[in-house]
Amino acid sequence: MLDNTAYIGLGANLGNARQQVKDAIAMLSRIDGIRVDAVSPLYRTAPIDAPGDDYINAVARLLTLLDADALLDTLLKVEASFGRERPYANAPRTLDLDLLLFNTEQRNTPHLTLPHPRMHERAFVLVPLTEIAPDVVIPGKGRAAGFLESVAGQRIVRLQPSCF
Ligand code: PH2
Ligand code: MG
Ligand code: MG
Repeated sequence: MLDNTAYIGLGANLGNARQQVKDAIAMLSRIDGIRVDAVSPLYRTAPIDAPGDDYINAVARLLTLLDADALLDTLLKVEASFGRERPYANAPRTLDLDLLLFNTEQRNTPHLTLPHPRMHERAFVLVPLTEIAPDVVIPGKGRAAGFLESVAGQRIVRLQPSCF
């Protein structure tokens, strides 16, 4: 039933970022057709190609009966319910939910590119992702863990589990 495996990135750097990321995971876990199967610890990360404060980031694995488009719609609705606004590209945000991987799908459509096109360049994705899925493969690119060395210069600090 929950046949599809998706990995999502969670991020926030506006408002009570830590609480919003935690609340988003709780909200996702209450949605019919989605099971939150694993959640990484929270990380404090330097903004990459973006203005504003440090981010709080995490990655979650979802099992879902939704297809990729329906899951994306759901993620956008959850973002909106947290008051997400988009004044300009990469503006500070109350909640960002990015679909990183969906099974082994590779596609480039107007609304959705899979895998996420920049995930292999970002420590704030790769570090939490490989923590919950050490052997996960980015379709078309190879093991996610193989990219960790190339992002070692990006500032990322794991928060205590008690912060979660
Ligand atoms: N998201 C971005 C741009 N830059 N930097 C960090 N550290 N974390 C993010 O989630 C992030 C970013 C665009 O979505
Ligand atoms: Mg993003
Ligand atoms: Mg996004």
